[in-house]
Amino acid sequence: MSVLRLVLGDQLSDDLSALKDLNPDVDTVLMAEVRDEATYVRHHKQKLALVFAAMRNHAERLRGRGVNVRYVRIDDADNSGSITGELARALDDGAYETVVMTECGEWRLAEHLAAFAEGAGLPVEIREDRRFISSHDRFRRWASGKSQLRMEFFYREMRRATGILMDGDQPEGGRWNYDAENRKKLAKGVTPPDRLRIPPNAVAREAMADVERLFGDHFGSLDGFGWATTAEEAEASLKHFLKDVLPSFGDWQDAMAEGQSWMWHGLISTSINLGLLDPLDVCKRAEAVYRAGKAPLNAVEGFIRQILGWREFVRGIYWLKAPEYRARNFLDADRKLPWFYWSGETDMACVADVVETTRDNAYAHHIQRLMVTGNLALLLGVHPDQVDDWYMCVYADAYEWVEMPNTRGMALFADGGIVGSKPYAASGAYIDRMSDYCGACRYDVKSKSGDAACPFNRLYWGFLERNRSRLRDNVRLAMPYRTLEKFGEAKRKALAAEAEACRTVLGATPID
Ligand code: FAD
Ligand code: DLZ
Ligand code: SF4
Repeated sequence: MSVLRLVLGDQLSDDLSALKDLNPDVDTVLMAEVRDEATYVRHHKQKLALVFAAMRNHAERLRGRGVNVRYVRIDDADNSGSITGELARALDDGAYETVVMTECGEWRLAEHLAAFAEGAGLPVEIREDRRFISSHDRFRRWASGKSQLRMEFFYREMRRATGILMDGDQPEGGRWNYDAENRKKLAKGVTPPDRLRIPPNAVAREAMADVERLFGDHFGSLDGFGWATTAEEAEASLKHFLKDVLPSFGDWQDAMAEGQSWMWHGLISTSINLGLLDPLDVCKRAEAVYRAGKAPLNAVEGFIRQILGWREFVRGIYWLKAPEYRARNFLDADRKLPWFYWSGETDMACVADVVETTRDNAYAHHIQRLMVTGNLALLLGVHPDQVDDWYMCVYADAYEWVEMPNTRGMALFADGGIVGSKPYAASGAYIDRMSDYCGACRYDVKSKSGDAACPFNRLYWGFLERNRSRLRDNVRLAMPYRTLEKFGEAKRKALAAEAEACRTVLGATPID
């Protein structure tokens, strides 16, 4: 029986379920670079080059194993422009008895593929994506009947299920979570290690040229491209991280420093999301570094929690709550995303630095995404659709299943508390505590009102006042709301006016 097997751009794993029973003598693997996927959001140029290069390299890897690959390039004359169009074209050209694919990561494409399967006129088998550590079923079972879904409890279940960092039935070291030890500001005299960036191979260079030619008006620069586009390159990046960087990951996990994009982070989300690295294997190997006495528990637990906990949790939430999750706007945020998110032209030193690394590297680390650009969008009341669009457009690791719960849920609280128990709203004091940004900034982080004051300060109390009816009963916000009440009505009005003036001056005006 001859089978047409679809492999999508983020399904570049050797053990993909769609390839499990592949018979190289008669089957064909279909891989297609298509306009629909390249433009449904205006992805960063580095992301496009990364996906195309990794797809092309993977096709060669499969061919090297004797697999027949039907590979469609983005500029092939007959390219129909969509995955379903390419499936239809392949079926017209060949004699296949069935189509096999692995479920895709995003709701949008899943719907197109389901519609295709219905009208295909031959059996289409959609298999579970087994590269995730938790199945949909496991997540649903865990979520069922719970009034609140909290990552921490899901993570404990995953630790028990995998045995990772367990000592019998107890957590290694006696605690599940060492986050409290992972919130240090970068100490004076400590500098982040040199990082292994991967020089683009010949295939990546060709993909970069294609992207510049065809998508030259997309956001971002290709100059700093240093992402792994093969499994071997991804392995080299991971090895370097585990040996030279992981031991200090915990201490400086939340720290930020001007011009230091990478700090002690893994730089591996691009590879895991594409399928070049396996998340469970990454966790096990991080644990082995701890067991060998080469990295402390706070570092290794903190790192493993991001993958075994957060990554699996947000994926579970996305599929449990989509598609209605995509329309959530709990705080009724209704403002435009300021232009400086794209241009970087702002006097806010923290924001300018994050937009710059985002433009140059298609990367910013988690705290920069959450507490600088995310926090500002939250305080400004930017509409979640515009914020989601920005995060999808600017990061090389962006896929809706992971981007949306992080943005709409964690950063914007637009889901009303599904992902997090409170909004991560913070004044400039947080950024000052965790970074060296404020010293060189034209705004004064100690000042609370007026043109010279830090915008995060000007916005913070106005945000709480504006959302009083929605947030004041949140127990985790009891303290700031008690303070707000004590201010009295006149001061609350003044704080609201201060925030409004700041929103206007920063360009977060109402959407027309
Ligand atoms: P590390 O800090 O070294 O973490 C190790 C790994 O843990 C990451 O590679 C990633 O696979 C996983 N991880 C860490 N935090 C998270 C998280 N919150 N959710 C899911 N996985 C996590 N991550 C994406 O992969 N794609 C996105 O589109 C994305 N959008 C985000 C948007 C916002 C607003 C925020 C706050 C976070 C977003 N994240 C996203 C999560 C996180 O910021 C990135 O995974 C991380 O910065 C990637 O860099 P790293 O590999 O150096 O991560
Ligand atoms: C992200 C992406 C891009 C930019 N291009 C392609 C492509 O041309 N062909 C393809 O098969 N996949 C691409 N992808 C990845 C898909 O968008 C991804 O599989 C879905 O969004 C589901 O996660
Ligand atoms: Fe950012 Fe405010 Fe500090 Fe300037 S003063 S760097 S705007 S937190």
